[in-house]
Amino acid sequence: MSRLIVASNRTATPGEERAGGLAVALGEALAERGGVWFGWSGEIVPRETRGIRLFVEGNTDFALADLTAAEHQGYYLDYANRALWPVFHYRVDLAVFDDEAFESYAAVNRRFGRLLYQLMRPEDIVWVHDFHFLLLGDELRDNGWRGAIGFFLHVPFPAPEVFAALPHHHRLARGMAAFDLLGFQTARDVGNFIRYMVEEHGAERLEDGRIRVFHRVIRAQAFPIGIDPDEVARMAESEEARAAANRLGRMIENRALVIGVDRMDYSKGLPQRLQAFGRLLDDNENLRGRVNLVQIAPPSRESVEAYMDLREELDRLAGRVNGDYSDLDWTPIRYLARSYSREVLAGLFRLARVGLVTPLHDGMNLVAKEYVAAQDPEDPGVLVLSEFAGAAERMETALLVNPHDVGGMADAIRRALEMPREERVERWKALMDEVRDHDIAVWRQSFLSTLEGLAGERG
Ligand code: ADQ
Repeated sequence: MSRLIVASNRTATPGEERAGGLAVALGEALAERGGVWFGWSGEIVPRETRGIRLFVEGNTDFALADLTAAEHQGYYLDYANRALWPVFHYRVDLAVFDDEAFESYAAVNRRFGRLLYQLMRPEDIVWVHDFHFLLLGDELRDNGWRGAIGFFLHVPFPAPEVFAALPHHHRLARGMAAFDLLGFQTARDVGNFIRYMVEEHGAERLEDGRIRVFHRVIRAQAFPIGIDPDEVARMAESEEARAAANRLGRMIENRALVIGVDRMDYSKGLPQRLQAFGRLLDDNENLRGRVNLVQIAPPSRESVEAYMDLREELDRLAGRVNGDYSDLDWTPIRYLARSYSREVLAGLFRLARVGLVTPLHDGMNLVAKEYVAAQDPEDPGVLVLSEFAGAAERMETALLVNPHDVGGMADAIRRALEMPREERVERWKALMDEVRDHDIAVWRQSFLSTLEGLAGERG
């Protein structure tokens, strides 16, 4: 079996417990084959001391490269976070396009490509992750790498005209064409990517999702990412989970719980969600005093202005609903701007009658799958899911909603709260089958075996 090289901006921290399913899955793939996990060290250092940190854990070498303050600003904050992230999530209005930031992004990809190439051996297979490294494959090729390179995009690939809004999209497209296999979360993303390559760069469609473009034949395919459902189910029944559920249960006095858990990000549709909950109470007098929304959303990337605006908007919206409806012993919306352990979250998911996962756009949204896996099979809650989350493509028995339609979302929450147990169980079983069919192990194995197949063809 060939050695695996994984490149992702953030890596698991060597020696520490892996925080999430993805880090575990990649760590396992590396442990199985041996290899190198390459990424940013998380350190910001002066140019003179900028280096690469090497650690060994079992048969995995970690190679973690530092950034200077200027690189962190240009590559990471200004280009990856303020240009690519909004565009990939259809928020061209929030994107800031700056040539200098793009040059910094390209330069970091170049430097990282050079560093990584030195660690690679001819028979390795390479798996690059996410929008931070769109140019990394091209840089590896420039250094002389001839073997197969796979790439997986964790965020959506937008409609062609949205991607084409990026002033440097030609350069990015040429970079993406240096990969042999491009993995996306959904068939919709694959369709958007191929259409973009055909419309903007005259790609020729071949069979099995292959296209010929920029004098190369590349393949685009959907590999829906998943979770480890047994692990989540175990966590939901752990002591820590039960204790958390008891604590919250006491506080809401066993009223029906509606839960949302997200990173605080404008892609997650949080304002619309709070508005929908407000509308639910406006329109249903009988629910006042009988239902609670708990929204957990720790701030991320606070340094970016758009996130501060979002925080203010959420405070205002929660304030409006709580101001209108709170009573001596009831506050309808509890907004918790901090993070909790995975066990605590699993316990709260299990307690909640309704899981609200309503992003405006999302690659997959693993919270949707975690909510399902944490339920009590005898008495499961109901998932209300945005049709624009990647997860919706295969989770049709959730209550699917348009997150821009506040009234429709309020109706769906009401329907979820009133749903008889038999229907809940039936819907949940179908969702759980899907969560199991596309778990995290299937995701990594199917990506790697497809990539190895292509590597074999290259010879
Ligand atoms: P994220 O945008 O972070 O990930 P998501 O997939 O929902 O979104 O969550 C990833 C992990 O973070 C999950 O395990 C979840 O439990 C955890 N998480 C989310 N909010 C949390 C909170 N408030 N506290 C603690 N943990 C929290 C990106 C893409 C997604 C894609 C994933 C994986 O944006 O679309 O599904 O990568 O490819």
